[in-house]
Amino acid sequence: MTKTVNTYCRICVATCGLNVTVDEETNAVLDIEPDRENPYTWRDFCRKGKTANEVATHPQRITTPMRRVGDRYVPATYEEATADIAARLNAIIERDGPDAVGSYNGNPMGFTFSITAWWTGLLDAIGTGNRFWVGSIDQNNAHVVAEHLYGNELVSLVPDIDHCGFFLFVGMDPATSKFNWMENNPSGWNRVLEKQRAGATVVVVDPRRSVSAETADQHLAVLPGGDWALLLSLVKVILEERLERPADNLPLTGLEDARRFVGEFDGEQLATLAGVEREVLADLARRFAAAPTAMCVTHTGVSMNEHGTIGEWLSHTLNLITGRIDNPGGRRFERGFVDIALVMKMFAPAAEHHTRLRGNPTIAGFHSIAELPDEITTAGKGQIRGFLMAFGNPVVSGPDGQALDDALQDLDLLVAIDLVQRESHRHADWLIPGTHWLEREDLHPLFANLQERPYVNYAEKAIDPPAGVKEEWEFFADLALAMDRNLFGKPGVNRIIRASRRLAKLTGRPKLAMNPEWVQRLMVRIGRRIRWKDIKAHPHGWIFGEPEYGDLAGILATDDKRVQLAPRAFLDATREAVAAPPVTGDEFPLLLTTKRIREAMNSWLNESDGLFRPERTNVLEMNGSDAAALGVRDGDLVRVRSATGKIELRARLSDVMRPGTVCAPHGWGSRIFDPAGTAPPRSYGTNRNLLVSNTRLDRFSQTPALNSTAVSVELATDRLPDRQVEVEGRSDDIRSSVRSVNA
Ligand SMILES: Nc1nc2c(c(=O)[nH]1)N[C@H]1C(S)=C(S)[C@@H](COP(=O)(O)OP(=O)(O)OC[C@H]3O[C@@H](n4cnc5c(=O)[nH]c(N)nc54)[C@H](O)[C@@H]3O)O[C@H]1N2
Ligand SMILES: Nc1nc2c(c(=O)[nH]1)N[C@H]1C(S)=C(S)[C@@H](COP(=O)(O)OP(=O)(O)OC[C@H]3O[C@@H](n4cnc5c(=O)[nH]c(N)nc54)[C@H](O)[C@@H]3O)O[C@H]1N2
Ligand code: SF4
Ligand SMILES: [Mo]
Repeated sequence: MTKTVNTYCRICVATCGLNVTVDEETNAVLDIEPDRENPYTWRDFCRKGKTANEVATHPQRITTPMRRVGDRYVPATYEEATADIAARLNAIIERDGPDAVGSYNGNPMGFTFSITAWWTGLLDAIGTGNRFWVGSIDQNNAHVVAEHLYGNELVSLVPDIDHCGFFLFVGMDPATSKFNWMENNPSGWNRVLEKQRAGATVVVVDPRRSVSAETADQHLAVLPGGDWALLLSLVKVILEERLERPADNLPLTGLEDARRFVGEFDGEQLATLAGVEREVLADLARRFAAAPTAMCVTHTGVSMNEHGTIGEWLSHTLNLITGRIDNPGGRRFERGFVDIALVMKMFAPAAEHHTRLRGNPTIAGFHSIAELPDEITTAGKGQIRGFLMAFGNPVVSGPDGQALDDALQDLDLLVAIDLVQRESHRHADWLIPGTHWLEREDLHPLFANLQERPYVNYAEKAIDPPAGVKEEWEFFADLALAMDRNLFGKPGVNRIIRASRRLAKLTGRPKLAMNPEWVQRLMVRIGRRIRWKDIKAHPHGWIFGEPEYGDLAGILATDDKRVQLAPRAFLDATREAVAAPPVTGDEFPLLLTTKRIREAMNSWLNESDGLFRPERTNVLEMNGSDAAALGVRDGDLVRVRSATGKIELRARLSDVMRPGTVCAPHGWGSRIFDPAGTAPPRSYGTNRNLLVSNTRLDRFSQTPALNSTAVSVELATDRLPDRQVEVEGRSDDIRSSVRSVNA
């Protein structure tokens, strides 16, 4: 017997509606197709969704807790795992305090509310402030800007594509990444193209002629990391020529401050810093200001830079002074179906925590992964000795993976919770099985705020997890119980868990045991916009309203309840950025940028047989003129060096890169280990993030400059001495094993 389950894909924020065909007897996924009855999200459906089951059925999948014994792992029961981990974490806390336990949660956790909520509950139980997360690699500056401008770190503004006549896309390639980041615009790029055919203008700002740039009406090949200067030029022209027309539904503070501020800068100098001619920028500014409807959208191309926060701020400023925020065709606040103020209270950390060594505060509750290695290796009170790593692979996805790998090896206890053992988990003392999203049900109240239209879709589970595998949230609760520390840090919660579990067992009704649905139902009820039973009555997803404009003003939480256009800290940082010396020099004359690839999701999925294509994408893209000067031909092996590391890649020559810049996609360079130790690990390409410093950071968000690393490129006539071949034994020589080079 087969059944078809309506659910949605939880790999990227496009969250495509799916029909999953399942063999009920064998619990096997037979097919994954887009759910064409979904009113909203299925049109982006791609091969990653189609082949999603390859991860669930991966031969190296971890299906039972595994304990490290010497240089291999042996299976253990959950009881053994929780008892041992709890005892060791408690010993660390008793000796060194709760901050001696650190944590990292990666991108895929963001797709499950259940696990995110219980993860927070576990960290609150432990009481640690040393929480690190993936947002510090890509999105923290958006949180910093939201806090300064709107008084609320979680405010995210969604592009209103269907009503827009002028699109200014900075640092994003929606044709590849599906128009999603901290917003979801289903089929967004296709709808932009429809608008373009109907007369809308599309401008793309990108040092690379990306797929999106190729189709745009205008492409500005900005200098990597120069977006803030470009956006400041636009704001300057608009304010000096008095072309601004802020909207009346959103009160602003600081317009005249901003006008005075832009007068401090020389337009020619800004144009040089942006790498785009002054007249081109002035013309763009005037057209943007004059367009009846317009939006400026910035993504990771802007944020993953040393001045990413001021870039993000200036993009909001541009939108605000031209009345594009919370108005048709601009960027809108979607209130979703939960009370965002309440959510803030639930998930914001109880107390502000600062990192021990660099003294930085948390952002959206977390510290920057760039700071983690030193926090592990530097002795002193508060030094991290135990660590929980869930849903992440920061040795590959974060900066300076070498430093992080070294540090992780130094821990007294490393627990990794994942589907397979990847690069970041290789020093783990315990491997705890993860569940695949096909195996979980969920409702994500926070995703509702990221939707272009008021939308909800209940995530059904299609198949059961492998026998005995617990959902991660349950493991987190078990661990809090075993540590005898109250989940969520709230007295009495553990008693409720125990009592409700007893009741569930007695009655044979598992849902009576405390579980995330309790919180989900509560949030829906308090939000008072839609009802739980109506959500469940729409298995294909539900558009429950039309876009509304003007809700942002009501949730402004700044002191004067107005949007702050010109926060002093941002003004000062901009002045310093203008005066800063160039990043490149004689030793490292080229700027290395990054991009993502269609076939992978950050550092995972490129292992899927249906998607694995290193020869096409794990390359260094160079402009032919730069290559000629270096004697490099298409396909040559080149060595790329930075102040932080060196790697080898095959050169791919074309004219898509701005001269002086090179590009290597991220996500490659992770191995998958066989925890049983019988098969050698499989290696998937070269990790370009080994070149990225973990000290050159955006000062507000501590985001590394993944998109503007100064490098040199030379022909690799000899191979790196520690070059690693594709198949290798489990080596403890970290230098050779992390620095994996593509075969
Ligand atoms: N140079 C450069 N670096 C980048 C970027 C870039 O553009 N350029 N992009 C950055 C961005 S935007 C991001 S979001 C980060 C991502 O950084 P991370 O989130 O740290 O890394 P991922 O590569 O997403 O690794 C996700 C891990 O989660 C595991 N996983 C997947 N699903 C599940 C599950 O259901 N349960 C469990 N337990 N585990 C699961 C996968 O097996 C994988 O090991 O990378 C960043 N790094
Ligand atoms: N297929 C696929 N889709 C994904 C992901 C994936 O890994 N694979 N990841 C998902 C995630 S986690 C995220 S956060 C989103 C991100 O979504 P986007 O931010 O839209 O990501 P990209 O498609 O990498 O587009 C970034 C663009 O910035 C350009 N760029 C690099 N440096 C600079 C710079 O200094 N300035 C400017 N202006 N541009 C620059 C790059 O050339 C690239 O074209 O995508 C999501 N979608
Ligand atoms: S990975 Fe592909 S199928 Fe899955 S949500 Fe993203 S675009 Fe849709
Ligand atoms: Mo991301």
